[in-house]
Amino acid sequence: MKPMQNAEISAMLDRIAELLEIKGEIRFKIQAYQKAARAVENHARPLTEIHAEGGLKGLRKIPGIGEGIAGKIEEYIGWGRIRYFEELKAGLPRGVDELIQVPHLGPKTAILLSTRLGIDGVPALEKAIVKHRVAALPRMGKKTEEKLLKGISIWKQGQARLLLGDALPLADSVVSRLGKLPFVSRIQFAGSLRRMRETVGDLDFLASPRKTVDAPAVIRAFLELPEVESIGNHGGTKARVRLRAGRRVVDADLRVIAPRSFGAALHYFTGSKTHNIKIRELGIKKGLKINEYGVFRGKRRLGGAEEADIFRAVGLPFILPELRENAGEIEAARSGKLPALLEEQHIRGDLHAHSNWSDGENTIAEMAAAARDLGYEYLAMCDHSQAVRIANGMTPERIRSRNKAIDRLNAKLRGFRILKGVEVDIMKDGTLDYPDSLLAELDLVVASVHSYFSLPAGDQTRRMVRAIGNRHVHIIGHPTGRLLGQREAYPVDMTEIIRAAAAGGKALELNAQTWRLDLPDVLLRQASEAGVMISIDSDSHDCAYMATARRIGVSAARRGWLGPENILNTLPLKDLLRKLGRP
Ligand code: DGT
Ligand code: CA
Ligand code: CA
Ligand code: ZN
Repeated sequence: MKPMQNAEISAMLDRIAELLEIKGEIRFKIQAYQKAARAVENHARPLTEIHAEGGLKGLRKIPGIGEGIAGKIEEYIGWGRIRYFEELKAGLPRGVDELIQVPHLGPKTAILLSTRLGIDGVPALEKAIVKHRVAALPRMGKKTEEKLLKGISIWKQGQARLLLGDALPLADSVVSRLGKLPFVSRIQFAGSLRRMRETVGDLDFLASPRKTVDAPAVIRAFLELPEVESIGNHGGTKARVRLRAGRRVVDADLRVIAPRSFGAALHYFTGSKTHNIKIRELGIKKGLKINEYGVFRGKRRLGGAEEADIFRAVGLPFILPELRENAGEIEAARSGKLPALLEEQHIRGDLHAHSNWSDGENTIAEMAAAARDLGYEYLAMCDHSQAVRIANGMTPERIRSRNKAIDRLNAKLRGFRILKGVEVDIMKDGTLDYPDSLLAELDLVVASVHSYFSLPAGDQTRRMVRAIGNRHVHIIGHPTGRLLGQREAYPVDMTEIIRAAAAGGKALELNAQTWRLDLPDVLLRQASEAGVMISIDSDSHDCAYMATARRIGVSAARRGWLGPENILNTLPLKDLLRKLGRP
């Protein structure tokens, strides 16, 4: 496990100082962040530990860290992001925000590059350096260019994989744009994205031209996509480009495939590699050759236009892409034991969303309307409890007046129910942030860990098991605490957590925030095999996210081999309330 390092916290404080400098803030404020960054960097003990033991107070005792900055550090340790930083970033010239992430590239230079040369990101910077346009700027030269190239190569190593939630909309837009062209007959994405892995290394597109002579036109259309940042190798049937994905970039391959081979290529390039190898071996046993062009017996082509041709050739039913990880899916297919996987239309509601009663953007009424638009029957509002001050957690008085507000809204709703929920903090000792008497007034209780991430595994496990044991708790939120690309799961014995949840009839969450996807696929499978129900929760902090959350949440559940029977929020409202003990 790798808790957040002091160096990481210190770098974040430096970045805030840089942004304040760009904004022309007063010297004193900038220096406060710089001073705090040095204090953190040079501190002998990990701040995560100090925070775990002494909370905000502990952080404030560190010389050089004042109250405001201590609060921001607490936010960063707990959430992996700082709202103030995001706000500062929002109003900068195009590209500056990305450029200042490059080592050796300060804010002044970034602004100069953006305003003078129109450089809007790292790929554009690379191009400008190659053409020596950067060296031509005042006070810059060959040395600066060399230093920047070094910085770029470090930056690239940190940009390795893209979150599923960022990759999907980009790939969808490519598919829809190319799919509309008259000379494209088929277009689809393959690779880890089609398997809906939580992060992807690169994007893999396959396209068939309407006529063979159209192949170069397909390639050209790909190179001319508006998202293209830079163009790599390309020929008559293959091209590689770098695409812009929000603030990030990602490589993308396109392969132009003859229609009779499209299915074989789709299977091959969807992977995973180890799944492919197993399928090919099954083919060999039947005297078949299977590759990206099709299925062959000797020279005779048996199929390849459709993916189903491949599975049929080796005598298996169709295996959905999310299962193709060589994790037992081929054996299950052979013995007729493939699971009937969850689908988006099975989801009947959302059991964890935030409103402006804590740190959400929208009102409860707006959130409920968004949920209805998705065809949901219910939405549980689970704003934060009082311990999470940085997220405007609710005091007992506030949650009670919120409950009344929900009653008033429900009185006006037909065929839809807003559930009175909470995301209650699990305290260090495993007790909860509200007394039982208050929890008893709620329809649904999600209990989550938002502090003391670096407790020893034994203590962390006991803490969570105790929370599971509270009779008012229904769901454990984001059970492992991992933040993709930022923080590993906290040390905790998940087998024990799953056992406790199974014994107590409690659900575990599949939190569908793109940077969480927590529980991960392997644990979802383990939990469902132990009989634990999973709640696929959007954890939305605004209306828009609920739909995305459904899509990636359902995909993540499918990767965990889950069917509708494993999912708490596939239940109709009446059954759900009975299950929650709130009929
Ligand atoms: P990624 O991009 O790292 O997230 O993961 P993938 O799975 O998309 O991997 P990628 O892009 O390198 O290749 C796409 C698919 O192509 C991969 O899932 C399986 C197939 N493939 C690539 N190289 C080989 C290979 O050497 N043998 C076999 N059997 N399949 C391969
Ligand atoms: Ca890929
Ligand atoms: Ca690839
Ligand atoms: Zn939440």
